[in-house]
Amino acid sequence: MNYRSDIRNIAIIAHVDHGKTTLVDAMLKQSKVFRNNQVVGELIMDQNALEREKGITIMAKNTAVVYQGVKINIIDTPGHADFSGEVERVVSMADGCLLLVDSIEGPMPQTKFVLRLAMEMGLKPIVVINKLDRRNSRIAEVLKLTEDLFLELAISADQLDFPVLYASAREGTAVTELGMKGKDIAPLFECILEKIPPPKIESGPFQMLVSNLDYDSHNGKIAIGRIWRGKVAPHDPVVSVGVDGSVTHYEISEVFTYLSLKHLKVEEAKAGDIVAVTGLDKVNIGDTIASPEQPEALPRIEIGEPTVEMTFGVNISPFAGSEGRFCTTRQLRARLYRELETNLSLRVQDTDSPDTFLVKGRGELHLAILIETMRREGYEFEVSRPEAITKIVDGTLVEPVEVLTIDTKDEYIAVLTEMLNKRQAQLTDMRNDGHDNVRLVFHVPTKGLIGFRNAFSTATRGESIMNATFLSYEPYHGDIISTRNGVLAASEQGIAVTYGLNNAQGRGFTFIEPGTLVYEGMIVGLNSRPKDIAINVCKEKKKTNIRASRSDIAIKLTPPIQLSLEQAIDFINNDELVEVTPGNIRLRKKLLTQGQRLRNSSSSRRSAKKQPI
Ligand SMILES: Nc1nc2c(ncn2[C@@H]2O[C@H](COP(=O)(O)OP(=O)(O)OP(=O)(O)O)[C@@H](O)[C@H]2O)c(=O)[nH]1
Ligand SMILES: [Mg+2]
Repeated sequence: MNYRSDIRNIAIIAHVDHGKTTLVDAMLKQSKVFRNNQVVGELIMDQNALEREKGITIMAKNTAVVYQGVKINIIDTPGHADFSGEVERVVSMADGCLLLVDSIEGPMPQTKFVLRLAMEMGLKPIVVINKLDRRNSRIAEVLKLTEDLFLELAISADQLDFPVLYASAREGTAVTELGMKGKDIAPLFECILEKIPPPKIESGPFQMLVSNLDYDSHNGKIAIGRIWRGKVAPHDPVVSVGVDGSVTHYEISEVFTYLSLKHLKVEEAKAGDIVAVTGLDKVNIGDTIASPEQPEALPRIEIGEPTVEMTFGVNISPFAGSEGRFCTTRQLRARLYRELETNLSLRVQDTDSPDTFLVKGRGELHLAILIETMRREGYEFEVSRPEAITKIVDGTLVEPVEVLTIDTKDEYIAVLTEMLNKRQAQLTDMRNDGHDNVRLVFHVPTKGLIGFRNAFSTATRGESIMNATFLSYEPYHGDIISTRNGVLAASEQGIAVTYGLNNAQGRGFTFIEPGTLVYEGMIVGLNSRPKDIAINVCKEKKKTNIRASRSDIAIKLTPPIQLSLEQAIDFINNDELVEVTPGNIRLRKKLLTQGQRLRNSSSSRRSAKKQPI
């Protein structure tokens, strides 16, 4: 067996926000890939508009730097549990990983998830305790917890022998011993060169596994992956082996490798390198591209199952078609199925209703990002409340359960515990740092987390952080009764005015500004009582001859609560929808008129009575 000593392939893995992309910044900056006066900013790899807005990585991406003549291919991965599919998709390209752990937060549920994956893949780990510059860092404790995690997850003894570095990704420094003064990131590069094994090269004709796809208008589809065997050059004849073993013949157009943020066109690439090739217009992620001489498929990438589902339907609200560029069933269906090519943990299914599709993902955020992306592309549609995906295993109904970690203050323990009890959560751990900060760990069914995020941030006044990661499927714990109050639904179409909204504010909170166009059945606020009520927010004050008192002229409205897309999805009940268009996010009752809703609730009461007990 030969090795490519001129290459190292590493994945950077961690819990969300532990500093992966910032560490990539530091590596890129140190390897002098930018001009001296070039302004490069932060989180350079998070180039997608939604990534920049949300400050999180959504898609795994490749880059590379050269250190002392060795090319280090770097794969930056997302840390949010909803994007775990991205990590699963790309780690097979690497031989080693940098496991980042925040020096205050320590290992979190997603740290465990990604480390388990890396151990199963046989990656050689380097632990990087990050954010050394933060006050209150508790490095010794965090290291001990990380070691415990390795003891729990290591598959072979040599996986327990991992180097540890201490870094401040933000300052661009890393050291091998605590107490040393950090100068730059070179100790990390040295450690990678020394400890991460160079890629092994199997002898034989060309073979690569497609781990990612990209598109550009000039090159069309771009297949990205690691070459396991042989070499590849432009114009080489190749075959792709699909999921069913079917073989398609192609000619490679161009071959690229990575260097910093660029694709570098090359005349040839060899086993061990991570490359992008063009010319294969029907290839999919998971397919093998190989020489026609020996078209053997590599094992396909295994991706975890989705846990949450919701429907995407054509917009049938009274305002349908007025704001979007793509509004038809055909356009919606084509767009959703196209997403499956790159979004591997997503599933799309047709339903009995031709204009509604069932979309399954790894969490609410996974689905919300798809919705937001589509709306920015000009799509208009309606989505339902997310539901946890249940299934039957050996004759038993099972449901997904998650580990929920909450970092909060002592004063919120009681209220959070009470809220979560109603959602069938079980407290499994509680740690206090002696300074009013507490970490609570719960096991909670996924269905109990839907609609929880809004309630959580209100209850803790935005001062707490929650994180949830899939744990396992467990026997169904029973139904949860919704505790949300009723809504204020507009009773007429028109323009909302201050007077009407002021009346609505007498009943609860409102979601819209005066001047907003509303339709009958559109949700304009939250009632302070359990029942829905219809209210005319377009109602003007009656004109009389008597002069209004000054207080009547200047009604002061409380500013509306404006729900973001994620909050809107989290808010709605089963008989409600979120209408998404490029210009607006509206909430609506499924049944728009009050008459329809009343008839429906009395008929469902009648049929409930008929059910045998
Ligand atoms: N103080 C301090 N902050 C850091 C350090 N490294 C990263 N951060 C900050 O932590 C936040 C998250 O950093 P990212 O690099 O986006 O984290 P990430 O792991 O890539 O996050 P995801 O990709 O979303 O999982 C940002 O605000 C960074 O500025 C560090 O060494 N010290
Ligand atoms: Mg990131």
